[in-house]
Amino acid sequence: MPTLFVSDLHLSPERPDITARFRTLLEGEAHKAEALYILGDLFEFWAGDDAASADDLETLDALGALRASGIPVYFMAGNRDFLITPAVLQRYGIKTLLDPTVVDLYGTRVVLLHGDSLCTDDVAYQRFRRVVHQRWLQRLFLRLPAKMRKDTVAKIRRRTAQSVAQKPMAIMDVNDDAVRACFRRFGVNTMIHGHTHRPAIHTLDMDRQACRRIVLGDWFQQASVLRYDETGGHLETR
Ligand code: LP5
Ligand code: MN
Repeated sequence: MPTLFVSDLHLSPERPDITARFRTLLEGEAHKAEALYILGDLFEFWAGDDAASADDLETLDALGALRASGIPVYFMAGNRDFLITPAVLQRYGIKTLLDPTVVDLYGTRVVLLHGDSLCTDDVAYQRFRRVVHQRWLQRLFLRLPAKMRKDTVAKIRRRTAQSVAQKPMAIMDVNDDAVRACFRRFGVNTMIHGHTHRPAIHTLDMDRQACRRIVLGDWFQQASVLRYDETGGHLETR
C-alpha cells in the first residue's frame, strides 16, 4: 500500500473548497494507504490551541477518525501552524514529527521537512522565523487573550503578505547549498518537502550519487498528493 504525503493546504473557513477536497482524500483514498504524512501548513494559521475554529476542530476530528480506522497520521508543523501543540494532536491520535525527520520508506531512508528552513536566500523571512520560534516569545504570546492573538496574527499576515509581494520569486525558492547540506547531514538521497508551492521532482548529483528532491504543491486549485510506494514517489493532483 502507498504512503501519502501532503502539505500547504492552508485550510480556513474562507476556502471551503479546499476543506472539501481534503475530506474526499481522508474519507476515500487515505483509507487504502500505509500512512498519511502532513508536512506543514495544514492550517492557514494557528493562533493557539484554545483559539482553534470549529472548522479546525472538524479537520482534527476527520484525521482522528482516519487514525481510529488504523491508518497512522503524522504531522510536521509549517511556518503557519507551528503553534499547534503535540498534546492536542495526540488527543486525535496524530503523531508529531520534528522538522527535519528521517523516515524509512520501503527500505529507503528519506528526510522530511516543511521546506522553509531551506529558503536561506530569504534573509528577512529567516530573521522572522528565528524570532517567532523563540520559546519564551511563544509562551508570552500564548498567555494573551485569544482575541488579541488572532488580531496580532492578522496584523502579521498583512505585513508579511506586503513583504512577499515585494520579494523576487528566486529568493523564495530553496537555496542549493542548503539542500546539499541537508542531504549530506542525513546521508540520504531522497528529500520530501513543501512550502515553496512549486511541485516538482528534482534530481541533483551529490558526490556522483543521484539525489532526489520531491516538492509537494499547495491545494489552492487542486489537491497536490505524493503517493510513495516500492517504485518510488509519484507526484499527483486530485
Ligand atoms: O506561508 P507562505 O508561503 O505564505 O509565506 C512564507 C513567509 N511568511 C510567513 C508568515 C505567515 O505566512 C503568516 C504568519 C502566521 C502566524 C502564526 C503565528 C505567529 C505567532 C507569533 C508567536 C511568537 O511565514 C514569507 C516568505 C515566504 O513564505 C516564502 O518563503 O517570504 O515570509 C515573510 O513574509 C516574512 C517577512 O519577510 C518578514 C518581515 C515581516 C514583518 C512582520 C512584522 C510583524 C509585526 C507584528 C505586528 C503586531
Ligand atoms: Mn509554508
